[in-house]
Amino acid sequence: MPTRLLCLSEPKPSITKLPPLGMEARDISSDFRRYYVRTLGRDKHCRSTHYVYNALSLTLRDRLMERWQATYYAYDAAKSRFTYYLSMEFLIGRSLGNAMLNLGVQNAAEKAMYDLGIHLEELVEHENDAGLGNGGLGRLAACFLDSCATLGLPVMGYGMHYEYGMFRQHIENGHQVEEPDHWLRNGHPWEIVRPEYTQRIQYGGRTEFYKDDAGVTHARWVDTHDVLAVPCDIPVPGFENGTVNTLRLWKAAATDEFDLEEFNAGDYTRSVADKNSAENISMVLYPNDASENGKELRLKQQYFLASASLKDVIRHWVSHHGNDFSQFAAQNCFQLNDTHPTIAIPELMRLLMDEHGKGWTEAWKITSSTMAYTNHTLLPEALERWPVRLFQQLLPRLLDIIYEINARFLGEVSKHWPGDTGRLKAVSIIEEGPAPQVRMAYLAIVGSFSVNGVAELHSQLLKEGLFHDFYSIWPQKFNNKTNGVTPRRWVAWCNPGMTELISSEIGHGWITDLSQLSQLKPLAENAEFRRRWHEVKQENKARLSKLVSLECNVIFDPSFMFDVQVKRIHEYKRQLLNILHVIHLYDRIKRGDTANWTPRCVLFGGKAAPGYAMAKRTIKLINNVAKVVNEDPATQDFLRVAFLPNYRVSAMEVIAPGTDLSEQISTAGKEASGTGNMKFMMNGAITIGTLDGANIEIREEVGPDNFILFGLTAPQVEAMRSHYNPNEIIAKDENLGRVLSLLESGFFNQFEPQIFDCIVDSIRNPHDPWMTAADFPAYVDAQRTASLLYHDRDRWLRMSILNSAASGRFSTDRTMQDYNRDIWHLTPVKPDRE
Ligand code: 26W
Repeated sequence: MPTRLLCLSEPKPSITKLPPLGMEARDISSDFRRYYVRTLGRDKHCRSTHYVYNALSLTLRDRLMERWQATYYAYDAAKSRFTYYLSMEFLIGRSLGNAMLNLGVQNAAEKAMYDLGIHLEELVEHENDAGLGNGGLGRLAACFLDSCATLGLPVMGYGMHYEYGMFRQHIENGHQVEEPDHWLRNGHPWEIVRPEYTQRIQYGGRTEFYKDDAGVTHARWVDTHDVLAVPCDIPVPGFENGTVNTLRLWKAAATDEFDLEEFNAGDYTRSVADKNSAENISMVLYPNDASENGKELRLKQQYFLASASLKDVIRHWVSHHGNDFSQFAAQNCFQLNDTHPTIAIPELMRLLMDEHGKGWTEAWKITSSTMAYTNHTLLPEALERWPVRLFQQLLPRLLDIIYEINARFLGEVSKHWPGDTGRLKAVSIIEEGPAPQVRMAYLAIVGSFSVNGVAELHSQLLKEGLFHDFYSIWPQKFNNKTNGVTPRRWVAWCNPGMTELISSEIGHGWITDLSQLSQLKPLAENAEFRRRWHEVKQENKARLSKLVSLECNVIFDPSFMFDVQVKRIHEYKRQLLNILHVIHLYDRIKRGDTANWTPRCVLFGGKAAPGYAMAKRTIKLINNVAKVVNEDPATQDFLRVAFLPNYRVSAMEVIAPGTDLSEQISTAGKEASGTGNMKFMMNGAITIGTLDGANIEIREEVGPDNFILFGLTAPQVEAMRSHYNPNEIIAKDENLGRVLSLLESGFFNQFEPQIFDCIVDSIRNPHDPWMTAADFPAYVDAQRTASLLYHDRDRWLRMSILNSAASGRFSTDRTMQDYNRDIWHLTPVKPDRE
């Protein structure tokens, strides 16, 4: 670790004081050239975009850096209470464009580059996405940080610095093929490593009890195998407000110690190899969304994040307050992004008791008033459970503490329901059985002062179903915080045409107060505004069609309706329902049933978890159907289908603005919220959707006339389960019957016998949890409505404008204000401009 030669706090000529950097094109240009030539050592012969990209990034990073420091001085001066957002995933995507937008130097940078003969867009496209997340939950975390910085809230993100992010998806012969995503290969100019804040993380070993001088018994965790956690900080700029918050990502490094026993036994190479295994902890993001697989390395990762982050916060606390933790809970709050970081609860207990000498009662009071838990899914297969045996091996001292938390909790439960042993078993943090497990969601609820779902329906279902017993005990803990998305990335950055059009009418205040978009409502009746709105949409569709042509080799005609479903591939999200509808449309074309036809381009995109066979088979089906449809000359004027490989944040930045129809068709009661639905809405797409997750609130905001609804409701889905008979539905519905006959005839898999049998079986199965057949007839009707509406261009444009106009509630600025009002209670801080 670097040591300090001199004391820098001496008031000599300060080495940290510098004049502010200019923000004009000429300032950017001169810094850019200095970086390019002097720092990176390139000259006029260099033809690589890489160095140009890096020189501009460093130029902008300097401007972030001065605001970053000013922000922290301001938080310090205000003695700010902080929230720490603990998340195994932050799906931040690209940073260059985001930095320019938030610093307000987009035009200046564009001019500076243009004058040097460089196309800014090429630099933007050069950047790899930081794909440090699976999907909704990880992107949500990134949008939250953006809004907190824009609101001036003292919120810091803590996450993992994975070497390999979300895998890259290729399509080979219609199948998904995964390739590792070594996103750091070309460096990452947006992070700065801070080895001075390295933490030591313990694994293994055993608990030892000892008595202190006063005769009080304490525990300590000994004989452990340790790994270092090194922080890499990424700046999180607010929108033109001088605030830059921090996302701190932990990277694993080996300690320099040898395992002496192994060494003495002569196994020198093995003890060096062990160092490698330490570094594996932050090697790779687990690509499973919505199903846990109980891998030891994953538990190591979770503990690594929780322990390093807590130790970091406590390091800072002790440097200001010594061993006095009386105000710790008043000054600090931890928001747990799903159960993944829940081990932070027993870890904080351990740190307070074993390392800071606090008693159980004080430690529990602090812990249970600092932790808050957000649930992101109702699917039982996604609920994390860890084998007690694994805990015993890896984190023995934490298991002691979990047992004690559970014993005290069950004591309370028996007071609440005297004599009800069944209830004790049901709510116990430890699930008994031949292989006992720790139920992480229950631990999270017991140890937190707030438990929230991510949309109204989801939060309601948590209280009625999954967590009902806990709700009975602690109704006041439960609350809803409907998700959102940041309007900076998801409109202002990705849709410049629409941004300019909106701002020309209502000014640009909407970028930080999205409710102002409601001022667009009357403009839906203005023919000239509709014309301009249409023009922007068509330009955006042309941009999307270029992407599709490049990556799928399929021609999307921008005069067709663009019908899009992009999200993780999962049975509950029902990409299958969508492709069945595509087959139905194809069947109609082949029958000549094309009167009054609205031509469509149907786009799919999304990754399947590598071990999820049905999801992978669905990708194959989509690709096979696309091939048949696109190659059949009969479909020319009516239908195109494409599967966009490697769906990611930067792809969505092109997709959302170019979409007409947004597919949000999950089985009701299964999608906790959805956030893609919000990105599409903001960009003027109309939703075809079920009453699920935030769709319900979207429909509430935009009105039933501007939302294309279909399908069973969540209670109807549950009521139908006991007598669900898909084969009867198939027999009665001619369209569905024909679609299934086509599928069963092998029409889409001529030389690949049987590959879609599992899909057909799932549709015909009376126990199909996703009830695809049940919603098919209503879906086809709704799609017919969509086609008719699109046919009437003025009608569609009105709906499109009204959707954007009504999207104000789905800004994460609103979401963060809700969290802050009900859970965090932070005071916004404005950093000094100088
Ligand atoms: C343990 C494996 C695992 C990994 C990730 C289980 C579950 C997850 C996440 C909870 C999956 C996820 O991203 N959930 C999504 O979270 C979004 C943000 O709240 C919601 O909008 C989506 O509806 C929800 O599916």
